[in-house]
Amino acid sequence: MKNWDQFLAPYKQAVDELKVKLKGMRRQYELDSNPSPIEFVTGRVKPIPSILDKAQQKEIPLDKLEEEMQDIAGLRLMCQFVDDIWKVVKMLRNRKDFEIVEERDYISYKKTSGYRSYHVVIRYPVETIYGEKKILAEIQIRTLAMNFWATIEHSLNYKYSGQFPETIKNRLQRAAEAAFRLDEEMSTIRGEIQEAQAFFTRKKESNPD
Ligand code: 0O2
Repeated sequence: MKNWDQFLAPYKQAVDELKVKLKGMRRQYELDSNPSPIEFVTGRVKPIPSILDKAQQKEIPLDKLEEEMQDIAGLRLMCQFVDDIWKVVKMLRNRKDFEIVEERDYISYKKTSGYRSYHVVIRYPVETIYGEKKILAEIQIRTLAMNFWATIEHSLNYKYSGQFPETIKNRLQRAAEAAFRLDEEMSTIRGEIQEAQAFFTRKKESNPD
């Protein structure tokens, strides 16, 4: 029987710390009055039932979770534009507070489901009362459109226990293509969007109420 509270504690700490750090990147852009490539940041520790399900599916023994399950700690960075994703990845590669273990590019090579995102797996050091402990965490970087699609698909996946009827599967693939086209379209008017957003930010700052 695993002591889950003890096992998950460093993962919780890592998610909390990384959320602060990654949100800090956004704040720095704001202070410089530059458009941030990061729109918002979320993070979670994988719930125990999901850890157990995934361990069973992938035949990972529970005493091998630390080395073999890379997304017990998960962070998500949402961007407005596809180009922002590459900027964010570059910034992550330059950081000194963690080491990148693996990158998975589901943007250039989307999954058959239609899923698109860029995944960066990191080894992150957590300070504990017993000394440093390095844990694996997965950072998923995606646009708002990719996130919309993935969130809906994830709930449907849960509803159908991963066994989508053919019609739903096709519709989801078509929806993924629509999300892809939306990203392309938004990129073409990026300049206009950013100008309008800068205008609203200035207006809000001069009239806070
Ligand atoms: P949750 O609830 O998000 O934690 P695999 O699970 O075999 O696909 P692996 O080796 O764990 O892949 O690594 P991968 O593919 O880099 O990361 C898996 C995670 O990516 C998933 O975690 C999802 O968050 C996301 N993901 C991957 N494929 C899809 C997809 O087709 N649709 C959606 N909506 N998300 C996807 P979990 O553990 O599945 O779930």
